Amino acid sequence: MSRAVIDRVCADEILDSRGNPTVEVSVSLSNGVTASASVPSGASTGEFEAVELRDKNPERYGGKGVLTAVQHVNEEIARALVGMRADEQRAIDATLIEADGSESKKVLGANAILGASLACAKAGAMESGLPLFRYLGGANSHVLPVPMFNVLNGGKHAHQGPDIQEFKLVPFGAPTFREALRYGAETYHALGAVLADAGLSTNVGDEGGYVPQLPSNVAALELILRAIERAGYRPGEDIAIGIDPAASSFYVDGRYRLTRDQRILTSSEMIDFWADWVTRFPLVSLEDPLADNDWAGFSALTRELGERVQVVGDDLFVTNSKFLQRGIDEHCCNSILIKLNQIGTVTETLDTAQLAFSAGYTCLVSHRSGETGDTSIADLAVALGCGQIKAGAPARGERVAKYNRLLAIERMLGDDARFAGRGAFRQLDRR
Ligand code: 2PG
Ligand code: MG
Repeated sequence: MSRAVIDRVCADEILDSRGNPTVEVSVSLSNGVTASASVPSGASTGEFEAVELRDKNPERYGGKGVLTAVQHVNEEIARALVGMRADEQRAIDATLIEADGSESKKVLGANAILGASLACAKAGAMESGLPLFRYLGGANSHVLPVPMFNVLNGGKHAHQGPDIQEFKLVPFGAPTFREALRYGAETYHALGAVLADAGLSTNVGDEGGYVPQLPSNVAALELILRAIERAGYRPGEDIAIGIDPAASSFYVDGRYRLTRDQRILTSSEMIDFWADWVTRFPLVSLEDPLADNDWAGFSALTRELGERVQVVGDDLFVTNSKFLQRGIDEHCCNSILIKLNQIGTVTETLDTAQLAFSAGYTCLVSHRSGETGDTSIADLAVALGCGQIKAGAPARGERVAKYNRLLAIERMLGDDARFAGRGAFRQLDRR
């Protein structure tokens, strides 16, 4: 039987969860199958991320419109893809990369390219009659990731919050994903109660976590530990903690400036700061603890802490195999954050994850702070079998959609489903 081919590719400008425009792409096949994908957007972005094309027309959405990217999908990208088979993902992505022609995808825009790449993957899955995680991951995909719930927001995601961007609950002691979701949601509500009791704000930031005004960064950890206990869980046993300081956002003129703590630190003092936290708190994952140009610092930090904690490169690696290869060569980090829109195609994302696994790095699949209802990252996490995902707090529709998709996948897998649990964090074995 001959396979259907791509018949139509078209895009629209829609809004993301922050009320900013983003790209949605629909792909229709000759047999009538239609799939669409929408593209997320970051706030604390790595310097070398693929370029998100914005119109820069101050008359529309403060310059953030994406009509040019939409036009690129409707014209150049549609022309390049129509007639190809949707299940030839590598060929599709190679075609997109070639049509753009630049290293950073600045010509057509990584938002235009990823929308098309992902919509083709979804159309290919639908045509094959497979859920996206099976289509991307193969017959043996069955591992549900440990969800990391960002319950306290700071940095660029929350004005007046801590300097540290994300404080995450990691319910790795749960027996199943469904139970991990319950542990997380109950503790999120317990944290709300802890904050209210202390007379602190329960307003939330971009990723649904609370944004209390605290006297120090460490105060956030203490509140979270209290919330875990209040919800009836054991810190470090049932629920551990992950943080993403997104340190580039407070690195100015070669120094780490922690406003909340009124401290200005050198790279090695910053490493001492994290070493102290790793010793005192049940921290299992430390993402972007240093700025994205502090490679020597990352190497020193990984040497010192890499046996005790997962050190994740996000802004440092930008899901790009070239930067990851440098990290492997220079022994920076032992884990990588995986974000489709940092690199811009499904194939390159899968290739980067593959390189990470082959070097013994773990992978943490991630949302962006600006999201849509698209749930592809839930499928991607199961497809990779990497055992970890972060998609924000267990609150706000665009965050919860990903967790609910994982519930659906768990249901679909039935007895075959396995929850990654503690095993997702290899570094812990050596503690
Ligand atoms: C991060 C992400 C997602 P942003 O730093 O890991 O939480 O933030 O999307 O703003 O880059
Ligand atoms: Mg990050």
